[in-house]
Amino acid sequence: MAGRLIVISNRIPSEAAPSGGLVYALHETLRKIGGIWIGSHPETTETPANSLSEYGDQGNYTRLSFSLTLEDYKNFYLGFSNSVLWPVCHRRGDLVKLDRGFERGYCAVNARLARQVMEVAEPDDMIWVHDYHFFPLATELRKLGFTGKIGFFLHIPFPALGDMGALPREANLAHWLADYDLVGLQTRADVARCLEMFRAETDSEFLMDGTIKCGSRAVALRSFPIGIDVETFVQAAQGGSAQDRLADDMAGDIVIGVDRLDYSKGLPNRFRAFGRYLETRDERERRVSMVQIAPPSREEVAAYRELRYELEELVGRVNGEHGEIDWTPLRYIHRNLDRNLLARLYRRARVGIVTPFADGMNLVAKEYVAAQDPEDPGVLILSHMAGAAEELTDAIQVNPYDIEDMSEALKTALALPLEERKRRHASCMAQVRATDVNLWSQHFVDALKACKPTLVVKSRA
Ligand code: ADQ
Repeated sequence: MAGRLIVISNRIPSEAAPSGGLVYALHETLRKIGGIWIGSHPETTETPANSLSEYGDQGNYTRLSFSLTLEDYKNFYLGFSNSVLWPVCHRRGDLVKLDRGFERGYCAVNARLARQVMEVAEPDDMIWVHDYHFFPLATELRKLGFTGKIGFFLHIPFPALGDMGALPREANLAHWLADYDLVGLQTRADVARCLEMFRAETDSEFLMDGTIKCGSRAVALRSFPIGIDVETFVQAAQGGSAQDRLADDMAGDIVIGVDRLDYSKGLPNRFRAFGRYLETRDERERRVSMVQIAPPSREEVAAYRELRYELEELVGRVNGEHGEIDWTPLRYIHRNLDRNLLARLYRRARVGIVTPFADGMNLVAKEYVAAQDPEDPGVLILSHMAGAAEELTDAIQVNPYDIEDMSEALKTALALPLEERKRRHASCMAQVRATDVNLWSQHFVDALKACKPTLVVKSRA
């Protein structure tokens, strides 16, 4: 009998039927084919538990959690994952905080998790590891003798070779990734950067089918652009309770931005560009308001707190300079919103604005497209540095460092004639459908199944 699928991700849902693109898709995949989902317990413990424990609803598949101590949380999660790997992958070497304790904590949590996974894994199980928190997990599992297939998917950008120079020497991504059978990245550009790393850091052979032969191992490397659960989102944008429909009652044209409050998302420049747009707009035109939803994220990390202060100051400045007694041009909401309301807001907004400096994919861009009325759609302004820009070529693409460019794009988007809006929307929507998250997880699992067992492959040399 074929083995089970074991999914490992840092976050794991506790509810019976989770909502939200990624967790929903993984939940659906496991619900259909069975298996195990392992993630970290949201509460820290005094001492690390030796084994995994049952977590959340146990429906058609098993959910297990591993525990983190407060020290682990500081070193593994806030430290190495979010103060070293996250900035390196998002081209912000200047924000990297190096601390030997971070590396030690990161490696120790991965080693401990591997031991715990070995207690539940059978030799013919397939393991699917998610994201930068667990780069070394395959290496640790191989050390313990796991010979089954292990796949890895990186949700964030693969770093450029030059930026990897900011990593401590022990963090060798090439060696860690060589222990997987399949490495999935978001875009073709990510795959190119990853290949460049393998070329520079290892003595590998590159085959035409996208496989890298690294010593005795073969690693398949491919892009799997992630998407959203399209139908659910389309329905949410059309339906909604009376309260959700509040979004329809806002006056004037709306430009919407929705992002975790993260320095990679380019929020200060977006606010500056909106300020610039207000400065140059014709006052006889309809009023335009920007609504920015930016829930808090990783506030224990200093760079995130500083960004929050910067944004609060910018909001005050833009509204102080351009607001009227009866008009607040920039509305900033620093908390999570219900997803149905969010979908209605996207549909109500004439423009969706997504301007990260770096982003693995950016699901907000796809959600905005899916939420539109195809007969009268809004326009997406998208940073050419988001992963989604590789597919959504009919969005209005901008340089997120260029305030003038973004301000001009706002003007263009707001004035775009209906036929042109429909054409651009139809093209983007076709791409959004082609990368539906349910297909995405299916493609990854099929590709992992199709990997040949590689531990016996020898390099030709
Ligand atoms: P994120 O950096 O979190 O994801 P993104 O892809 O935009 O970025 O996903 C954010 C999700 O959170 C969206 O589904 C959005 O609707 C939701 N969200 C944001 N603000 C919200 C709010 N206030 N209320 C409710 N929901 C909100 C990482 C990578 C991305 C990659 C994804 C998936 O950084 O590049 O696209 O993983 O792989």
